[in-house]
Amino acid sequence: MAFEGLADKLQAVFKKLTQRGRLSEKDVKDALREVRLALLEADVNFLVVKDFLKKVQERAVGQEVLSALTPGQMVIKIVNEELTAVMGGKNARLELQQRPAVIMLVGLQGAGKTTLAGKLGGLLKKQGKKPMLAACDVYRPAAIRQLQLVGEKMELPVFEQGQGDPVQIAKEAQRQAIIGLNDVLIVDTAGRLHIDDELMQELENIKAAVKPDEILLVVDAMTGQDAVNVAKSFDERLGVTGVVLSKLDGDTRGGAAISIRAVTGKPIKFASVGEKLTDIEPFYPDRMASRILGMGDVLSLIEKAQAAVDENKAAEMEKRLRKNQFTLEDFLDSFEQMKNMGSMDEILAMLPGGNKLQGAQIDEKAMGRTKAILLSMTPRERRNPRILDFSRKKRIAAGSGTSVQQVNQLLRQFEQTQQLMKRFGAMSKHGRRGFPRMPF
Ligand SMILES: Nc1nc2c(ncn2[C@@H]2O[C@H](COP(=O)(O)OP(=O)(O)OP(=O)(O)O)[C@@H](O)[C@H]2O)c(=O)[nH]1
Ligand SMILES: [Mg+2]
Repeated sequence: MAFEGLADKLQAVFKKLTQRGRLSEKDVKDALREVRLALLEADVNFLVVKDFLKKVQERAVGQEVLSALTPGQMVIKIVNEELTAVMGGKNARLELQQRPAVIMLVGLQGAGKTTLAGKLGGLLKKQGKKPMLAACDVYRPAAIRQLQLVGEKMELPVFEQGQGDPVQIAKEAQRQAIIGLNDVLIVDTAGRLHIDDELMQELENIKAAVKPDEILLVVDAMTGQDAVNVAKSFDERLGVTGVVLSKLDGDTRGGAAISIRAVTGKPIKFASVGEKLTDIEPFYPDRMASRILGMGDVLSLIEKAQAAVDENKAAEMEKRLRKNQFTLEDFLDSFEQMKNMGSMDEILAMLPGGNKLQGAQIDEKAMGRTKAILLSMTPRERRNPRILDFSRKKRIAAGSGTSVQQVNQLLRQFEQTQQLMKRFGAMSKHGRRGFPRMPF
């Protein structure tokens, strides 16, 4: 499996981090140093590593702290997000405009172009397209034969004209695709062991002749750092529109996958993950990051972070309450927070609908009715109940299965509560802390 070494190392670093409750700045620094080493060992481009760690560090020492996460978990969350961002953030799809749309496959010898022609053709066919393959690698008869075999396996037409001029073949294939009503033309091209001017010139000529919608650079993920240099050269000459990482099923260290997007600015569109012609997947940076960092951890992190946001909200609410800026909107929020009764019961005890609160006991039916009324209001109405005229109240009553009287009752209680709060707010300014229970 790709990334195994990197994944193991990163997960070990983070395990250490999360085992501690508190982290000093030094702990974080040490951990990030280990992350740096792990990335470099995985053959990630050093400039990418540098930039990556800078971003993580900035965020880690910044104010982005969620109270339900330990500092260690927070660091993992940030690393996960930044790793996703480095690899491009979102999945990048093919952009096919022309009819037939032309996809030109380029890359070094043995990168996986011919195989990809079949894989991509199969994938597009499954999506309802009618692809055709064009054999523009004319230097070895075996190369043409290989594409034909791939086409046979995937039941795709293959256009070839033997060992002719690849530029002419590409052009003719385009014409044939129009006649054959093929809406996608996938052009297989020759590779070289190293980038040379002759190869580049030929690819430039094919590009000029067929004006591809996509020029996909196929890079062998196993070649690590070299793959990034290759990508740079190809991009400089041809302006590639996307990258396909092939052989991600192999024992690759992962450096190419992580660096290539950052270095070239070109999105990774697919991952080729095996020798079978169905072994192709759209590339999802977030899933890849989660795979590297350990999926389970990441998922639970997000849940926990969410819980922390709710807690912060509760604290904010209490502050507003003290300042008498509490609105029906906050009131509705407080219902959503019922799970956090521990911190909320003081507040709820003072609110309409919560008036039958005894200890932690709540009148569920009254609460349900109150909530239904609140939900039937628009956010604007909740922020500013003064705009509630008779017709609005009628609408709210109908929406919540209550009566206008019940809506009025809720509003009256809410006003009374605000009045009382104002007084207690004033009192708490004079040194009283906490809220006494409301007697209604
Ligand atoms: N394990 C694995 N092998 C792959 C993958 N993609 C291609 N290969 C193998 O890599 C070898 C080279 O693949 P080709 O598709 O012929 O590569 P190419 O870029 O067309 O090579 P040239 O035409 O010589 O430039 C073949 O043996 C493929 O089976 C992949 O995703 N995983
Ligand atoms: Mg080939």
